[in-house]
Amino acid sequence: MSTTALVVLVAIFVLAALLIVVPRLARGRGAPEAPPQPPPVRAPEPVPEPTEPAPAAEVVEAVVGEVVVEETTEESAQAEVGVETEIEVDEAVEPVRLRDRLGRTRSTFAGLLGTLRRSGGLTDDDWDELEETLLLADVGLATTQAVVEGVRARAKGADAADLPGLLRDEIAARLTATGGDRSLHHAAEGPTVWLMVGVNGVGKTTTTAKLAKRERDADRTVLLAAADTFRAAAADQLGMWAGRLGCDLVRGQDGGDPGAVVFDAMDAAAARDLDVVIVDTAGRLHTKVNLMNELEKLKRIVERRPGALQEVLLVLDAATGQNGLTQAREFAESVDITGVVLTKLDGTAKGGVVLAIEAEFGVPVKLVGLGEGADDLVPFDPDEFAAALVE
Ligand SMILES: Nc1nc2c(ncn2[C@@H]2O[C@H](COP(=O)(O)OP(=O)(O)OP(=O)(O)O)[C@@H](O)[C@H]2O)c(=O)[nH]1
Ligand SMILES: [Mg+2]
Repeated sequence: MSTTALVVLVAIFVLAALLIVVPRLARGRGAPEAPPQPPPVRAPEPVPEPTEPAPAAEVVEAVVGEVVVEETTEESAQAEVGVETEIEVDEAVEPVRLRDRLGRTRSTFAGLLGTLRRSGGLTDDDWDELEETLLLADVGLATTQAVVEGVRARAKGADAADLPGLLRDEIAARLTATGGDRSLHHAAEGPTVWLMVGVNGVGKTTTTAKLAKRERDADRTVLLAAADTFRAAAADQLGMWAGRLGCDLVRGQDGGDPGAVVFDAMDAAAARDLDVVIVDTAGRLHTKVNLMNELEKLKRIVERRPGALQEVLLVLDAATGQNGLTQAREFAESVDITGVVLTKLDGTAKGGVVLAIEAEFGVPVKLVGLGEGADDLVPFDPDEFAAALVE
């Protein structure tokens, strides 16, 4: 190797060493560098802990000593919301589509559709398979027979391949006839009150939150009333949602009087000129008789303000299938329900229970729950439902 080459090599080495060492020295003399911070992480569904009121929330003692009104300002709501929560609750998300979340119920119908795809006349086997499919989807015996009769009447001279379309038309027609008005009503004047009822675990609290989100998205102000004082942490669960959604919350003490919560919630809503009060109730008390008596009492308290009570919504878990009918009957006897919210339709093959509820019970399914997030609630659309089953 020539001397020149050696000199050049050494020069390169020295230059590289300088490039590495000089910046380090400069940093050492300047301000100490902060260690890299991991991005803030929050669980998407924070587990409700016994809470103090939200940090920035103003807490106002309400009329009855034991009940607390928490006014959640926009500011406090944002302060409580973590990165992932914001994504879930605040960002515009693609609207949930019924047909995309009806996977399990649709798969019940897939076998039938496969059989019918062949051309040719309708056989007894085809009719048997139709009946079996409807029963599997929890349409219920009486309604299944009525649907099959309806499709038979439409199918005069039709091919097997026409059956899916005829079934869709029959289901949509039946639901349109039985459902009536599926809209959620608002009071002409003063705060609207919606009472959420149903047995434990069906999704009342989650649905209350989802409804609050819908109302907030429609630019209405919402107050949530935690009238489930029976189950420890129930009010915390609702309080967490109130914080995330930016709604006011009225809650009582554990084991306190739910009537006082409702009373104060209505007062607070009227005083602040809020649009909607959604009352989350207990799903279980010491006995079922207690529960029904309690709900009747809550209803009477709301009815003291004429025109305020616009909906008594029975929340039913679709996965319980025909059992939902029994529940519907019991609640209707006590509180005159105005509509049903059928939850967890995303996780069950028993979507056909919608038909059974409306036909055998005569109350419209107004909304369906399609997941655990705040946006996973959609108005029930019979045409979309019927089409989704046979597509
Ligand atoms: N997949 C799915 N899960 C849901 C839906 N609605 C509610 N859930 C879940 O069902 C569980 C019970 O929901 P809650 O809202 O606490 O039920 P609840 O009726 O208030 O229960 P209690 O207060 O004990 O009577 C929770 O894990 C919810 O996330 C839904 O539409 N789909
Ligand atoms: Mg609850």
